This record gives sequence, C-alpha cells and structure tokens, in this order.
Amino acid sequence: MTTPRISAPSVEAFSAAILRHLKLSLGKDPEHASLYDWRMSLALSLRDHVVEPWFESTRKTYEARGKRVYYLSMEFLIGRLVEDVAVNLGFEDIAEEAITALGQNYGDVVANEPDAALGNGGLGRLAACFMDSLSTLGIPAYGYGIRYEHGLFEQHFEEGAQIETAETWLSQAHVWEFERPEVTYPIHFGGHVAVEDGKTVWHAGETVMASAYDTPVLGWQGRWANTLRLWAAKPTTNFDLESFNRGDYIAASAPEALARTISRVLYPDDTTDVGKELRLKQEYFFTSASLQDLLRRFLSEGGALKDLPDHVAIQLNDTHPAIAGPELVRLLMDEHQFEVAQAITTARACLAYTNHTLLPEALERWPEDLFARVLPRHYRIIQLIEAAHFATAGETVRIFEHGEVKMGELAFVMAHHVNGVSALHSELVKETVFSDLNAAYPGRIINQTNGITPRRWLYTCNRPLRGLINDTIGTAWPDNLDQLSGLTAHVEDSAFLDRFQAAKDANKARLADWLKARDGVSVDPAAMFDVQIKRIHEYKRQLMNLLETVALWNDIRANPNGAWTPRVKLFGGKAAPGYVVAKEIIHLINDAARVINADPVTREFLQIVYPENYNVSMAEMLIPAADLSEQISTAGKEASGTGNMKFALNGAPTIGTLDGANVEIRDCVGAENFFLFGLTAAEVTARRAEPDYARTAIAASPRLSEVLDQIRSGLFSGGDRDRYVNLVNGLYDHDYFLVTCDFDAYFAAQRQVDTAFADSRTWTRMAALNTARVGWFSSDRTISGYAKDIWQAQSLLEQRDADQNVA
Ligand code: H2P
Repeated sequence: MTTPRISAPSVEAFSAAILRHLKLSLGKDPEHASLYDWRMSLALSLRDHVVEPWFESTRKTYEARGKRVYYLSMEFLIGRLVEDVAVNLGFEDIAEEAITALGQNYGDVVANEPDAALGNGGLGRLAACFMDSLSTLGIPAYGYGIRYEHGLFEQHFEEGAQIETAETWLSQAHVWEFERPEVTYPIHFGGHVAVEDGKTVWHAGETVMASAYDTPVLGWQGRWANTLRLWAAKPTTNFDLESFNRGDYIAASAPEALARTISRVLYPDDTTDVGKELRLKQEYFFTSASLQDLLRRFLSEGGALKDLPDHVAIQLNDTHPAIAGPELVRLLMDEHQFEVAQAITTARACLAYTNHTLLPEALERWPEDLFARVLPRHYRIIQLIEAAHFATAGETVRIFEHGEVKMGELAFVMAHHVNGVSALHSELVKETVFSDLNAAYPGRIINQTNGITPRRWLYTCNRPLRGLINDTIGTAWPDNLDQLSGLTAHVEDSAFLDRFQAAKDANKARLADWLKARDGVSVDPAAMFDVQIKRIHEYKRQLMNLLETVALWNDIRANPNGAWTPRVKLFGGKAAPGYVVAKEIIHLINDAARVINADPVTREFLQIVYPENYNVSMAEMLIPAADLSEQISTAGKEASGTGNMKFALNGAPTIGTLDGANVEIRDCVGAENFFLFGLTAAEVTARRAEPDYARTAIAASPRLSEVLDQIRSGLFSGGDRDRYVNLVNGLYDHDYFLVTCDFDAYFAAQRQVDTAFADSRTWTRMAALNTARVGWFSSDRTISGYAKDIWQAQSLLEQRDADQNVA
C-alpha cells in the first residue's frame, strides 16, 4: 500500500548518534560504558527517529477531525521495545551493524532491556498486538492503561515450588515514555452525594491525581504512530510540611504513599477475592482519567458533546473498565448538564465491550456496600442505568443482584456492541453467560476472532523463517499476511522444505544454547520440542499434559528398546499467587521432571524442561523453536487463545481440542495438519451431567490409574504422600475440567504425533502448511473487523499520503 516513510541513517551516522547519547544522555565514555549504557544509548538513538512520525500522525488526526479509537485496558503486555522499534523503523540492520561496529554484541544489548510486563497473559498481550495493528493500519487511536510501578511478579522455583518476588522494571529509566506533568486529572473516591439547588453533587472523601506518561507506538515501516497513555497515581499535595516540622516524618509522607498505592502493582489474574477495594479503585482511577482526557481533547476541538459518538469510539477490554459507562454518564450529567436519558444514550453510542472469558468467576462483581462506599455517585447512576434498561428490556436481567454489582451485565447494557473473541466463544456468549441479554438486545453480540501481530511474532522473533519467506514470496507479507498462502505452492519442493526445516533447526539450536546459558540445562535439538506456554490454570490443563508425560515414561520403561520418538516437554507459565491448585500443578511438573530427567533408561527419549519466569521475551524464544503446539483446554473454556496462532504461524502444528480459535485454525490449516482429540463443548456439558464421570473414566484407563497411583505413592515427592493428595483426589471427586475424560484420547493423539514426527519430510510439509495457511490470524485483520463492525473508524493513511502528494 504505502511506501516506507522513514529515511534510514547511514551506519556511521547511527553509530555517531549512539556515541552522542552515550556521552550526553548517559554521561559515559565508551571505555566505561556498561551493557545498560549501550542499550539506553541505542534506544534513545532509535527514539529520536520515532518522534517525528508520531507528531505527524497526531497532526494529521487533528486535521482530519475523524474518529479516534480509545482502547481502555487494565493490561498492556508489551515485552521489550528496542528490537520492535528498530524493526518498525526498518533500521534493524543499521542498528545491529552500528552496535557491532562499536564493539558490542547486538543480541546482548537488546536482551538487556527488561520486559514491560504490564499484564497477566493473553488479554494483555492482545492489547499490545492491537496497538501495533492500529498504528500499522493508520487508525487514530490511544491506548489507555495504568503505569504500574511493579508489573507481573517474577517467578522463581524453590525445590520445585513457585515463589514470587516483585518485578521492578521502573527501577531503571524507561526511555520509551515521555512524562506529561501538565496532563493531570483529579480522581475522586468516597464521600457522599447531596442534592443542592436541585442538582446532585458528589462531595468526595479522597482525591488523587492521575498523571500521564506517553509512549509512542510505531506501526510497520514507521508510517503511523499512535499513543499509549498510561496513568500514574500521585497525591494532590506531595508532602505534609506541618507533620514534618513536628518531627513526624512518616505522617509527612503518608499522602504520597497512599496515593501512589493505586498504581503500584498489577493484580494477578484469578485473584477471586472480590472485596479488593484497591482493585476497584485502580479500575475507576484509569477509566475516569481516560474519559476526562478524551472529553478534554474533544472539547478542545470545539465539538458539541451530543456529537461525541461521531468522534469517539471507546473499547472496553473486558469488564475491568466497565465503570466507563456510569462514569461517562456522570461526566455528561454532572459536568455538562445532560438529562439522564440523553446521557445514557450518548454514552452507549460511544462504548463497546469485549468479553474474554466464560468462566463465571472471572466476570467481575463488587459487593454493593463496598461499591457504594468507594463510588457513591456511580452507585446511584447505575440505579438509573438499570431503570432505563428495565424500561426497554424488562426485568429478567438485573445489574444489582444478591448484594452485588455485576460488571459484565453493566458493560453489556452500556455498550452498543459486545464481542466475543473467537467464533465458538461468541456463540457460547450468546448461549450461556449473556443468553437473556442477547434475547433482550438481539444483534448486539458479534464476533471478532483474535489475532496477533506478525511483525513481532514472526518477522522479529524468527529471523531464519523470515529470510526464507522473503526469498520465496517477496517482502510484502508483514502487513498483508494473507500473502503467506503463496508458500503453499512450494510445499512439494524439497529445496524449500529443506530450508524450512533448517530454519526450525536453527531456532531450536538457539533455544538450546539459551537454556544452557541461563539455566545450565542441556536439551537435544534433534528431539521433538513439545511446548505448552501460558498462564497455569486448571482449564488450560497443564496437568493433563504432565499426566500424559508420566504415562509415556511408564511405557518407555516397559519397552526401552522400542522405536520411541525423542521428546522434550517444555512448560512455561506462572500461577496466580493465591491459586493453590495451579501452584500444586507447577510443583508436580517440577517434581516429575526431577525424577524422569534422572532416569537413565528413558533419558534419551524423554525430558521435561520448565524454565522459570515465563514472559513475552521467553515466548519469542520458545515459539519459533517449537515443533508441537499444545492447545489442550477443556472445550468451551478457552475463549480464543492467541498462543495457538503464534505457534501455527511459526510452523508448529497443534495438538488440541475443539476450543476457542483452535476451531478456526484447524479449518484454515486443514484437519490433516492438526492433531485433534477430546470432547467437544457440547459433549463436555453432557458428560458433566453423568454421575461419577471422573471415576468411571479413571477406572476405564489402566494407564491413567497407574499414573495417579504413582503420584499418590509419593514417587515424585520423595515419598511424601500428602503433597499431591488434594490434586489427585480432586481428579477423582470433582474433575470439573475433564482431565480424566480426555486423557486416553490425548494419549492416543500424542502417539499419532510420534508417528508423524518420525517421518520428517511429511512433518516439515505439515509445519510449512501451518505457516502458509494462518495469514488470516493477523491482528491487522482483527482490527479491520473492529474498525468496520464496531467503531466505524477509518484509516488516515491514504488521505494523508494523497494530501502530501498534492502538497
Ligand atoms: C484471555 C482468554 C484467552 C484469550 C485472551 C484474549 C483472558 O487470556 O482466556 O482465551 O485469547 O484473553 O482474548 P489468557 O487466558 O491468555 O490470559
């Protein structure tokens, strides 16, 4: 479509820029510079080239007066940015050559950057991919979130058990952001509501300031840059001098400490204790700041608020910012004199809501008394919203129920569209969690299947495969991923398949080196790399994977001379600190790894590897190196998955259930290139209704019974029979996620994988077809879908280029 807009500097000029930053920004000379200094200087030199396209995009947006998209998300799981920016600028080679010329190793310099880990998993990473696509497509957009001081905790293993420590990415200067001290908004909490002169007034009990930090988000080839605006909480007054003068130093700093708490830490997922007042405050804090900011921007352009929906599309990423509905109504009513009905209609015309999960515990609810205490004005406004909803749709679905405020229902009622994140999930949203609301508001629920940015998840993280694709179909695919289908014509060509396999082998060797260097673990790159990486959760069924591994171990021991396909089972993922069962699963994987990896009989065929502290950067290393992608959730539970797309794109066929986007991936790659097993969503529901379904399944599976007995006997826990008693009994008594019922089918599918992998030419062809056929899962396609079906937002790229050609 458009041509690159950035003119690249020469290597010499870029080296000079790095040296200039080293000296003037870091205050170092090359002789004394650390890796950190080099990385910062490189980042600053790259950043210098981002600012101009960023300004240009902002200018164009103001000029065009088109619609802006506002993506409100508690999480943006960004990862590192140096390589990302270098790649999007088209400077990757120049950056690498310049750093090399300065005597540094580019890989080491890049790896020095801490991950921005402002998210838990798929939901946060999706937000980051969306920001990338919004910029690549040239759709004017802002991401709004929280500038957490501490991102997702760091995970360590102590004797196999997960230990958490605080993550500290901001202990170093974060070069990608620009502080905006002048952009601050007051955020109120508590107090009471009074009617004065016929007007409702909120007398807040406590106020903190939301202060903006902007990160430019550069799209492919630098053609457009949007803004990620993250809010930090600050006190209204920094310091209580009176207390200080009295000698009470702790009291003097108290206001600051209290306020800052709000943006201090990212809450881990599955923290089901809904009484978390601080979490509610975080949600309101960033939502209110974002809405105040977007209204200010709109008004500064001279708009009339009744026209707001023509200029503003606000997307709620899950229920976390669902308070946006009542907050926008409040701002319109209390500060801009709207009538209730008009305020609700206007707000709804701006708002849309994405649902990411059917798990009932993940749909937020707040105790009414807590809610009314923290947000008394909103409590009343939600009553008005509920009344308006009853008037149109009847009283079948309530927002207030059993003493709680239900944020899913609130988000639904206040959104003009609600979307699920895969075809199956969107249907299940209609049939289950929101069936009554779907009946009351037909057509409101639509689907937008998730996607991933191919710039990070192939182009950048998989250089060997990138090179092969460029050589085979040209270089226009990174922002037009359907072009990958051009690879299909080459899958019978043995020279192409050789190169495809060589790329995979190179990635596996790189991973092997990394594991050796970081953890001292040796793996055989000739073995199959079988990878499951994601949050640890019962529905994702890492436990089933581990049980299958133990069963395989038993089979190998029983027949050590059999023709076994060597495998390395790789696990990666964190458990929420309060999620006991998930932590037991981690412990069991590590315990089993210790025993199985030490077995001389099976060593050449089977190994378990679980590197600690899984994050985006680790995913970028693991995914290109994977031979097999594990997507084995209980059907009906994984809303979409996005890891599944990343693996397929990088040439790793899936073993998986008919769940989430697996269904659509299998449709694209072909049933013969996907290892399907397990109950369907409908069968899962039916099976749960059968009495004793788990015990029946265990009794019918000698393999599974043996494995469970081994775990119970203390075989993996040094004789400790208590360690996994709950985990094993849980499977017998209430195996809600049907690990026992799918076990045999999973084991059988894994043996099909063994056979297929042993025929390496056929396997490589299958892998290549996966890459060739998943172009549809680009987040550019997803964002185009949102823009068309939900936001009615336009790209400004063509208009801008046309204007510039005229000028
Ligand atoms: C969640 C869902 C995934 C989905 C993702 C993005 C909450 O992420 O469970 O199925 O793909 O949102 O829509 P995750 O489990 O990976 O944290």
